[in-house]
Amino acid sequence: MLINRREVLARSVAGAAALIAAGGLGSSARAGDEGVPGFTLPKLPYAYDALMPHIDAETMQIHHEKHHAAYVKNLNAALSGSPDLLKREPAELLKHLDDVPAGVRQAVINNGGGHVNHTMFWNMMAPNSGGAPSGEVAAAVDGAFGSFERFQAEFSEAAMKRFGSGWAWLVINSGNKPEIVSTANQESPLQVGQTPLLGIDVWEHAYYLKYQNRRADYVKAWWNVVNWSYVAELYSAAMKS
Ligand code: MN3
Repeated sequence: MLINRREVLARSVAGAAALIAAGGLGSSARAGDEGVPGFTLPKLPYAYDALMPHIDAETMQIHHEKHHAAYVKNLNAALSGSPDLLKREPAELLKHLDDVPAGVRQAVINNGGGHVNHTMFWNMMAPNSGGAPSGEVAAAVDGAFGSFERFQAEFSEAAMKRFGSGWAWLVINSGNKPEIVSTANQESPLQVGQTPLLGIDVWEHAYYLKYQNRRADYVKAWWNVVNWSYVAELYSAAMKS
């Protein structure tokens, strides 16, 4: 079922991004408000078909309703014996994995990572976006990589070179500098003290229906939906902390 368009208009992309940026990554995705402990699947900040023609509606719907929903469900199951951990911000779980019981730590990396990564990913994309960053993000990218074009080439290369399933990221590293990294499966840069600014999901489920084995075509098209205003919010928050 596609999201009602009026509902989408009511929740502007900027509003959703601000909500998440204000409360930390994935704050809108923490539950408990209904009295049921556990994490919940956040709504997409736009309709499933909003990123067409670059990302098709069926991919978006399955990715959100099936894949992301499964990470949430499995994260809740993994932490069912740790009610205090179910109340944390999902990103905080990944930053403090030592607090997670060893027996469920890998499940939290897989499913907590999946939950946090996808919550960010939906906001890192938007309709009528793409192009190049401006302001402080543009300056940071130019400073670290020489130019936006070189950044884009290096980031795309990281996305292409990730063998199997995983992500490519632009992060602020522990030295407070922009860096391109890649993670396997649902591992998050947050686990190693990096702050994600931009990430691309290169699991086949993110592109196979439309692009089949042509990951390069997906990566190229994806630049057209990058939500630089959200990246700017994450950058500004990272610089303040
Ligand atoms: Mn995915």
